[in-house]
Amino acid sequence: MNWQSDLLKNLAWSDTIINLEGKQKVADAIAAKVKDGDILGVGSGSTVYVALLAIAKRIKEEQLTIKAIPTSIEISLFCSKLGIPLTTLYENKPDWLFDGADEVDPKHSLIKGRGGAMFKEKLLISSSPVNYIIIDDSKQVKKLGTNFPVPIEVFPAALLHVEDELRKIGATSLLIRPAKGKDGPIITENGNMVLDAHFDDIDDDMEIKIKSITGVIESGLFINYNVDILMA
Ligand code: ABF
Repeated sequence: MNWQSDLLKNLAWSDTIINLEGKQKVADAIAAKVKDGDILGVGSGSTVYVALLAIAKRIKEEQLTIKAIPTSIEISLFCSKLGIPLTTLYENKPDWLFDGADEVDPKHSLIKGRGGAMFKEKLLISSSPVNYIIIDDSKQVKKLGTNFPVPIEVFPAALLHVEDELRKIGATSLLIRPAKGKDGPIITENGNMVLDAHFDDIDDDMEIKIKSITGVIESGLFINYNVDILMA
């Protein structure tokens, strides 16, 4: 492509942008849903970037007036670079959103948060009446936790307490997520750490059990949310 694909390659998510052409079709399907005046919630992940390119093209060609509510600084920068105006959750509610996921089970419950942005992703999905989750078939699992741990954003001073409590509710292994390319833990945009937790069994109450631990900001478990799954 052009400068846009160069931009994609330079993003932190670039290592996940495989099968760019395959993702183009579903990205175009997302872009086709955009109506003039829409407030869009914008998640993270590789297909989201491809969809933003397609949306930016429609905005330019059809002079659409839309605004985006991003789930991360990285997405904000990408929208700005593409000329997509931004807004915030305290000014506007999204009309609909699109986002990716790491695992989807048969009931459409999700594990998300490989980028560590699950707090804002959940805030946005909870505020939006229509939510499109874009995946490819590698993300479909019979049971959540098959291929990915559950990411949990933790207030740093609460780390030991949260680890103890997670073990009590069935965590079999807990890993403090390391920062990419440097020593130390990854720090989220909210100034917190991320624990990647494995469980043998993730029941329907697990999201609530994790969230009720003092010091947990949010988890990447999305059990029984109102989502439409779109396959790339
Ligand atoms: C985000 O997109 C994250 O919650 C999730 O981890 C990621 C999936 O990205 P991709 O579509 O590139 O696999 O929403």
